[in-house]
Amino acid sequence: MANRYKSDLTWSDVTPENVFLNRRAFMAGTAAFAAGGIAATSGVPAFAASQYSTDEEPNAWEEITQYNNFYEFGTGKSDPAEYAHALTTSPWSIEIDGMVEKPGKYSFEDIMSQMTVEERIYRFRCVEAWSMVIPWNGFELADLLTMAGVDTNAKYVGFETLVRPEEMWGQKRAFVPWPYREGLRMDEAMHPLTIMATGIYGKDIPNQNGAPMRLVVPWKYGFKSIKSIVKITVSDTQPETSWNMINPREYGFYSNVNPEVAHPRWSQASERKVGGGLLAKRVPTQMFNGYGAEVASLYDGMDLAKNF
Ligand SMILES: Nc1nc2c(c(=O)[nH]1)N[C@H]1C(S)=C(S)[C@@H](COP(=O)(O)O)O[C@H]1N2
Ligand SMILES: [Mo]
Repeated sequence: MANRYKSDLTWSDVTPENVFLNRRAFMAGTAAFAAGGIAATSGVPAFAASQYSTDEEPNAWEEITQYNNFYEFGTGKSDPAEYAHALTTSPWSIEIDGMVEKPGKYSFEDIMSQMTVEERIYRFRCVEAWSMVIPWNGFELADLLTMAGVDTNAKYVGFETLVRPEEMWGQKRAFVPWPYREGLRMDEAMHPLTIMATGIYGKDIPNQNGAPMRLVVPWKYGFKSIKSIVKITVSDTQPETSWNMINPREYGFYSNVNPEVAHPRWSQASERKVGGGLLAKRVPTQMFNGYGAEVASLYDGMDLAKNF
């Protein structure tokens, strides 16, 4: 995450998408006026820059929304883009239960009226060794948990995706024990880098990316970032997580990006940047996906090869 506070603006900072504004625009004094003009004419909301955003070039909208993993809609990379339109995302609610002061079903609108959405341009690393840079819009998970009032003795947060086979045809197959489940330790869940994403490039998050609300944990392998969440359970025991249930030898609960711990079937030392072209060189994978300065201390004293 070198240079992430760089604030020079050039026209190349406006992506080919033409509507997206690089966060640098907002730090660039007079240039902010021109930037605001573009936002106004395109109708895309402008978000203040976040200290947590990378200044790496984001992937194109087409890459982010047409190369996906969302097994509820099939296992092919283009299946989610092809089939996820069948998903009804309104009305939507999230049940928050377990060790919270205010358990209950919260509607999407109710949650959004209480949350502050900002832009977070994050690196994203799939366990399959491909990566992207994605300009999410979302709010900190900590704010949602605080809204529900977390019991001080709680240690973990579990998440579940919607089960609706009529709309999610992949759920008619038993390959994953539905619902898709994920979980975080409480300090990971409360970390300011951990967000609930509701948009990409200032637009509502597309169904194939996990509409209307999905988790994003940028220092962990992509499968931890569970999509289309309908349930959050706060507890004092480690929740079951889908890939760990399917194959505990290959997928641990933590799944922090770690170039030194190979997947049993492939190396994690390097990665392919999606959109880089077929001839592009692989790039080295960074410990904690480049977020070590922010999160390494969460794992002080832990053996990360054992707690993979
Ligand atoms: N419910 C659900 N969430 C999911 C998945 C899934 O199959 N089902 N796939 C995961 C994996 S493996 C990755 S890499 C990311 C992909 O997110 P993206 O398609 O937005 O890039 O979503 C994660 N979240
Ligand atoms: Mo993944």
